[in-house]
Amino acid sequence: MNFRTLLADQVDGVGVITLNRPEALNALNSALIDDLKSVLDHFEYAASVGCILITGGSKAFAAGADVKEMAELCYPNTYLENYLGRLDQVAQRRKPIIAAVAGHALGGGFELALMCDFIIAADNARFGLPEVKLGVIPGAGGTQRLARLAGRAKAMEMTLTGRTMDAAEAERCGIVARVVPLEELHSVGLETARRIAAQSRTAVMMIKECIGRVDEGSLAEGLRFERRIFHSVFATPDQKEGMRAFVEKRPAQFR
Ligand code: DAK
Repeated sequence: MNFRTLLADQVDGVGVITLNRPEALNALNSALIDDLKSVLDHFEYAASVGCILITGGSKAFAAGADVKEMAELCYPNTYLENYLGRLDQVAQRRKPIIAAVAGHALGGGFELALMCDFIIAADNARFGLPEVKLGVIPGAGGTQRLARLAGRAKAMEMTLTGRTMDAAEAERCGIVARVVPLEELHSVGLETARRIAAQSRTAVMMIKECIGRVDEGSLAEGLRFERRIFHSVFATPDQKEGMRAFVEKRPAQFR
């Protein structure tokens, strides 16, 4: 399998994905997210794969979504094109996925790791959701998953200040399953994935599905989300035109 932005390999029942845009600290651009979807589709349906390992380089797992790609985007195109929306499908997979994280895991990079079933961190890992410093908010589940894992106070403090935390702090607050020396990250990640791949496939996938139920949202959460999206619709020309057309008793002309 050949991809522009990542390397894909299969080792003893483990599908290994290595994010590979070192020149941009593995920033997640549209091409990388498309490649990630393709390779996950492949591993999800490959009978010989029992567990998936996602990793990056020693300096960065991924330093966020690609700010250079995002800088000139406008609303409502981001909404209409569901910009970066395909990243979410990492969390929908049925086979277990481990994130082996070294270096920076920031913004969308941290969110990608949080979508995996658990994180093994190298001792040089740094985690953070610095979006507030760019005038935006985490867009790939960071507020929800960080608050569920680390609690409301830690999630608020991290996302409102944009500060990063080291691997030891991430382990203390339940974000990572274990911390290992950087030199051992790859072997520990692979060995852990191998152990999972060697278990009953059915039992493994059922356990993943059961633990996944813990994160299912409530009605109140869905209603709040809907309200927020509703408010943002007032940023669109279509809302102005649609409502003015109603008042002026004429058909709306949407762009
Ligand atoms: N995007 C694009 N390029 C990046 C990048 C990024 N996020 N992070 C680093 N790079 C590039 C740098 O521009 C630099 O490229 P050149 O200038 O050499 O061309 C190269 O990688 C090396 O970076 P630095 O020179 O900055 O390296 P340092 O060691 O000095 O600093 C750093 C490392 C990680 C502290 C720094 O690069 C940094 O602060 N990077 C930005 C971190 C950040 O703000 N990340 C959050 C981005 S916002 C969504 C899904 C996801 C998202 C949103 C929506 N949907 C599903 C809707 C996510 C949003 C975000 O992640």
